[in-house]
Amino acid sequence: MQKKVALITGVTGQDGAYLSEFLLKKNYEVHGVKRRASLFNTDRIDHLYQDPHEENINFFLHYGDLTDSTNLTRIIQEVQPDEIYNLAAMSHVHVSFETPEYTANADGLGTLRILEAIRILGLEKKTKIYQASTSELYGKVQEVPQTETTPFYPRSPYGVAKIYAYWITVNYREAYGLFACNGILFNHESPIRGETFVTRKITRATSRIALGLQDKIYLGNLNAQRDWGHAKDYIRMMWMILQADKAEDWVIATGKTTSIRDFVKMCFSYIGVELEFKGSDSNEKGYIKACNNPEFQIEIGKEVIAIDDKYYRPTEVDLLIGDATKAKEKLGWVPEYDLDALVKDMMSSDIKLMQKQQYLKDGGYKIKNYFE
Ligand code: NDP
Ligand code: GDR
Repeated sequence: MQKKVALITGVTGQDGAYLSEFLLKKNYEVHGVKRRASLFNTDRIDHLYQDPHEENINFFLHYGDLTDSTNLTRIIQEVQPDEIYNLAAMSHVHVSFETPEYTANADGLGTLRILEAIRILGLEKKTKIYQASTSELYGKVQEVPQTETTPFYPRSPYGVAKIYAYWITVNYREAYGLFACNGILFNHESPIRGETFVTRKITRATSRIALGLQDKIYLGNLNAQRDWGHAKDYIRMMWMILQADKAEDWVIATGKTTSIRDFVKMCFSYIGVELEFKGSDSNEKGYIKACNNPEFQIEIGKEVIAIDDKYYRPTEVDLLIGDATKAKEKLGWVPEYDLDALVKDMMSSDIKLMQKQQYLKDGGYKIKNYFE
């Protein structure tokens, strides 16, 4: 049987890496679009690399960028994909306030460029498209839990760019009959989550504090609430969305929400440490209340969490909680990880990573600090 061919933009990101692995296991030929960078940016997919000089290669990388339609059209023409997963994006909500025009170009118009390429190349009947839409579309709370019919009210340049991508995907489906779908995915995390998203920032810093490599974590709004799932569960749904009989839009979420403060507590609890928070808003601080793990020498009463206003956003999304009933009923969505299992996976991985740094430090080598 002929192998299916998938093209993944954003292949070097968290979801791109897991999805590549997943599709290769399903015997797809996988093509990824990666950006040219001055340093190697393929850490997350290095284990999938295949020497192009060998035979029977099924994982290919192409240089490209969502802001370059000539490049995207040529890659799609060469690859002739059965499925495109458009995962590439400037995906950091806070950074989008600093780079709003670029974010609109990559995240909004980038999606249009892919859809137009399909049309220009006459691939409307062959190529299915998954668009990485987001719970950030909901923004300011209109209704909870959020479903496929909840009105959108984005609260960042990122959310606004993604709303264009959402609607242009719907429009090309309706106007030209493309099999184009939005996955409205709520936050999903993993041990390979980008280091500046709040969960990974916390799991890395907690591990460093436990090992004496760092004193404190500076965070922003601790009251925000997110519906966090595991990226491995969510990339499986991207694939299922494109295997459905009909092109539609789908919410993928766990249905549970947790504050940033409680996520911090869960991470410290994983290493046997109990935290106590005092104060509020910019003056809130977190202290060590008890340490029940003899492996880690953490002083009782030590201040380990503080607020830095620079991590607050000009406009915030206060509460996300998704209702994935449609995906559960029609696609059989059953996540394998709950939040406890996610915290365990991220913390155990980051403790190992930071232990390596500790060996380097003990050996007299300078180690990098990560404060973002
Ligand atoms: P990451 O930030 O980990 O990965 C983003 C990817 O996009 C990277 O490969 C990055 O390349 C690439 N990229 C960024 N800008 C461009 C560009 N102009 N041209 C080509 N490639 C580009 O994101 P995730 O894997 O977490 O998310 C995947 C997608 O899903 C994104 O679109 C995100 O907005 C969306 N999403 C994510 C959710 C989540 O919780 N993770 C939830 C809902 C939606 P490089 O490695 O070079 O930086
Ligand atoms: P989010 O993820 O904005 O939901 O977007 P992020 O982890 O950046 O923020 C979650 C919440 O935590 C609060 N917060 C902090 N955030 C960061 N990054 N750093 C901090 O120090 C900090 N302190 C508090 C934030 O204010 C926010 O409320 C992610 C991205 O993956 C998007 O691409 C995706 O579309 C959405 O999830 C769904």
